[in-house]
Amino acid sequence: MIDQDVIDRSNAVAEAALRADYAALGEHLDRRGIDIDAIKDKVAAYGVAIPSWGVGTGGTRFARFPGNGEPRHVFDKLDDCGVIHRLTGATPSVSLHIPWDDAAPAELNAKAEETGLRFDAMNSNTFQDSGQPLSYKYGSLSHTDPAVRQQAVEHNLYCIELGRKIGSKALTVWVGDGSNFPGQTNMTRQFDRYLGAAQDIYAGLPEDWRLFTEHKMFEPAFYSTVVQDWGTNYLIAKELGARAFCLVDLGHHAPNVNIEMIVARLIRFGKLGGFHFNDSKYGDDDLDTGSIDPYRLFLVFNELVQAEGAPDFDPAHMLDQSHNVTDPIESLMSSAMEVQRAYAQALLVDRAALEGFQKENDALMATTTLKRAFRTDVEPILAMARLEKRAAVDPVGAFRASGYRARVSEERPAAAGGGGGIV
Ligand code: LRH
Ligand code: MN
Ligand code: MN
Repeated sequence: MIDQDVIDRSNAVAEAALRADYAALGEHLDRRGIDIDAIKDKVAAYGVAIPSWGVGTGGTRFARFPGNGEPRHVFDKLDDCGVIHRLTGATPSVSLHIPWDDAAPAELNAKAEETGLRFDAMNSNTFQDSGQPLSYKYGSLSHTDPAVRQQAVEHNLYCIELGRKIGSKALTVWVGDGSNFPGQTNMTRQFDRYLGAAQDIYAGLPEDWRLFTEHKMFEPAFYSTVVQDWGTNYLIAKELGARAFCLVDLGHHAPNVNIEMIVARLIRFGKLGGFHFNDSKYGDDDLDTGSIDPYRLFLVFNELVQAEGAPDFDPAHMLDQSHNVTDPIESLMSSAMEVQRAYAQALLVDRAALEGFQKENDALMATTTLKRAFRTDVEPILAMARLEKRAAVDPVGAFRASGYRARVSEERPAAAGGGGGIV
């Protein structure tokens, strides 16, 4: 896979400068009353799950331009995810998508062991046809035909079954159900049908599992969508019960929506299940996390850090991206580090000062308090956390030096490439 020697060699080149930068930042943070090692330890313990479908080149509705050495199946995907974790030390788990990643549990477990990974939430797929008897063209969990709904429910129960055998503890359900024309569907009845089917899935959820429902404003339905926003999603989680939560994919909102405020609301009512991190300029672009609006990512983490330690507060952190012009391994490594960066910056917020400024209605100083944390270059903290784990100080540099992509290209024929991730 990746030789530890390659990592050690590239770290040796970077180590002296890193130690100097870390010491300088440590002094600076000390003057702000912050212990750099405590922040580094928290960052080192942080992990974000890789979406199995992210390691293949995504593509758009128009074309897909496969890269070299695309993973052919879930085992290749797990190899690539193992590389990402080895180099960043920040991605200990993988979120599988079924049926894209369907395989024998024993083989999945063996591969996970070999690559040093765990399995995060399972994702069901009833938004496309993949050989099942009844079509999802007109919907799945909310379909007018009870037989289609039943088929979709059973698929979700199958995902749970498989997930149980590989140590997963959550199911994420996103459906593309909706309508393309006004009048095509009765929106009230359609939602009722969805709720009924979702209840059937919930009834099959093991005691120690959580169900995450994921909303998205539009696409593939372009007039109306059944689970279109966080309000509907909250109603679903509330109707289903205590183990049902809302998943927030950062790209699934209307433009300019205040996502951090949605996060705050879901936290307040105990229904924040987790995240699909990515970035977005127009819609569900699935761009690399932090590539467009890193401040927004920071503001989301500001809410999360504020809620840290609250009883039962344990949102799942996953990436959900699609890569068209970059090497997916490089993009996913960079994104995992962006998420870590936002976390580290949010940990630097002077919360006592912030609260004081909020009480006094000192808007300028309150916002400056956030900006001060956001402006701090925490790179030495992230890099030191990696160095101490013997991951790479410079993951992209070490990846390129390793020759991994060229090596797997020899074994993985170009034509066979495909990683899912079309939406
Ligand atoms: C839908 C979505 C959802 C799917 C994934 C492939 O747009 O975000 O999470 O499972 O993309
Ligand atoms: Mn998603
Ligand atoms: Mn999406």
